[in-house]
Amino acid sequence: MSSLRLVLGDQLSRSLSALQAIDPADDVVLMAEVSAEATYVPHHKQKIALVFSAMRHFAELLRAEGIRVDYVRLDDPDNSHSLEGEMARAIRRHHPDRLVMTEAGEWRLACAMRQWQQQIDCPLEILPDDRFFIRPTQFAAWAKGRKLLRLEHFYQEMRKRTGILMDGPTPYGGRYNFDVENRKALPRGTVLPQRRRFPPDRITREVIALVDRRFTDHFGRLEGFGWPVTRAQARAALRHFVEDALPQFGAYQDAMATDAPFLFHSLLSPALNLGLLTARELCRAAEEAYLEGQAPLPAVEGFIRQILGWREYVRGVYWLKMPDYAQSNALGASRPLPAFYWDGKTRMRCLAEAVQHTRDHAYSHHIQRLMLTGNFALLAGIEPRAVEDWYLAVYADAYEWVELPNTHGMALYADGGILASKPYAASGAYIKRMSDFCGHCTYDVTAKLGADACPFNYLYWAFLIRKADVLQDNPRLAMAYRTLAGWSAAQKDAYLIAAKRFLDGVA
Ligand code: FAD
Ligand code: DLZ
Ligand code: SF4
Repeated sequence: MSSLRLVLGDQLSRSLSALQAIDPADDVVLMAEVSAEATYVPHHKQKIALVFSAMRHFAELLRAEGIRVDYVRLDDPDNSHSLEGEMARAIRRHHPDRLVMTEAGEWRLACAMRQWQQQIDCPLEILPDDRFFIRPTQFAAWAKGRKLLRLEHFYQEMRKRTGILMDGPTPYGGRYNFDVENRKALPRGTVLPQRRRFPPDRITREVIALVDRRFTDHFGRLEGFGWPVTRAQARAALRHFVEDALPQFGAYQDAMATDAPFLFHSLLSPALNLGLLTARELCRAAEEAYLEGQAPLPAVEGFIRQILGWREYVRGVYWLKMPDYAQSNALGASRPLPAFYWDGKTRMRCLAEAVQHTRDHAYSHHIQRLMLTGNFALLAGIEPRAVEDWYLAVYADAYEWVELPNTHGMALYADGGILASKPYAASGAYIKRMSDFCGHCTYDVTAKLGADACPFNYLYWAFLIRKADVLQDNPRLAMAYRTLAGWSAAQKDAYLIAAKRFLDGVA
């Protein structure tokens, strides 16, 4: 029986369920570069180049094993530019007995695939994606009957289930979470590791030229492209991270600094989300570094929590709550996305820096995403869909299953508290504490009101005043609302007016 096996751009794992029972004598693998996937949001040029280059390298790897790969390039004149169209054309070319694919990571494509089952005249088998620690059905079983889906409970359960960082029933170091030992600002003069980047080879250079030509108006620079595009490169990137950055990862996980886009972060999410690395091997590599005395437990635990905890948790929430999840707007946010998210033209130094990192690298680290661009969008009341489309477009690691819960739930609180127990709202004081940006800014971070006052200060208080009906009973915001209770109506008005004037100016 011959099978046509579809491999999507973020399914580049040799262990993929759709490839597990492949018969090289009879089967064909289909891979297709289509503009529908590159433009459903206008992806950053580096993201498109990364996906296409990694796809082309993966096709070569399969061919080297003797597997037949039918690879449709973007500039193939007969390309229909949709995955469905390419499936239909490939069926006409190969006349397979059945189609095999692994479930898509994004809801829109997973739904479309199920539709294909009705539309395409060929039996279609959709297999689960087993590259994660747990399946959506297992997450749903964990979530069943729980009033609150808190990360910490889920994470502890995952530690017990996998035995990672566990000595029998006991977590290494006697506790599950070492976060209090992390969260340090970066001391001046800290020497940062030289990050390993991968200069484009012939395939990547071809793809870069193609993307430059075909997606001219998309956001982002292609110069300096250095992402790993093969599994071998991704493995080298993992080794480099474990040796050179992991020991300091925990302490400076929340720090931000001028001209330092990467700090001690792993930069592994683009390769991981493409399938070039597995979550298991990342966790195993970090655990080994701890056991061999190469990295301290708080750093290793902090790193593993992001993958075994957060990454699995947001995926679980996504599949549990979609499609309604994306529709909620608990804070009634409705402003358009300010232009500076695209051009970086703003006097706010911190945001200009975050947008610049994003434009240059299709990357910014978690705290920049959450506490700079995310925090501003939250405080300003920007419409969730506009913010989500921006995050999905601009980061090399962005796929909706991971982007949406992080943006909609964690950054914007648009889900009303399913993901986060309170909004991650912060004034300029937080940004000053965690970065050196304020020293280079023309706004005054210590001023609360006035033309030169840091906008985050009045936006923060105006946000709490505007959203008091939804937020004032949240116990985690009790202190802020106690402060507000001591304010006069005139004082509150002054903050509301300052915020409105500022936002009307940037919109
Ligand atoms: P590190 O800081 O080195 O962390 C290690 C790994 O942990 C990452 O590679 C990633 O796989 C995982 N991880 C860390 N935090 C999270 C998290 N909150 N959710 C899921 N996985 C996590 N991550 C994406 O992979 N794709 C996205 O589209 C994405 N969008 C985001 C949008 C917003 C608004 C926010 C606040 C966060 C988003 N994240 C997203 C999570 C996180 O910011 C990135 O995973 C991280 O910055 C990737 O860089 P890194 O590999 O250097 O991560
Ligand atoms: C992100 C992306 C891009 C830019 N291009 C393609 C493509 O041309 N062909 C393809 O198969 N996949 C691509 N992808 C990845 C898909 O968008 C991804 O598989 C879905 O969003 C499901 O997660
Ligand atoms: Fe950002 Fe305010 Fe600091 Fe300027 S002063 S960098 S706007 S936090």
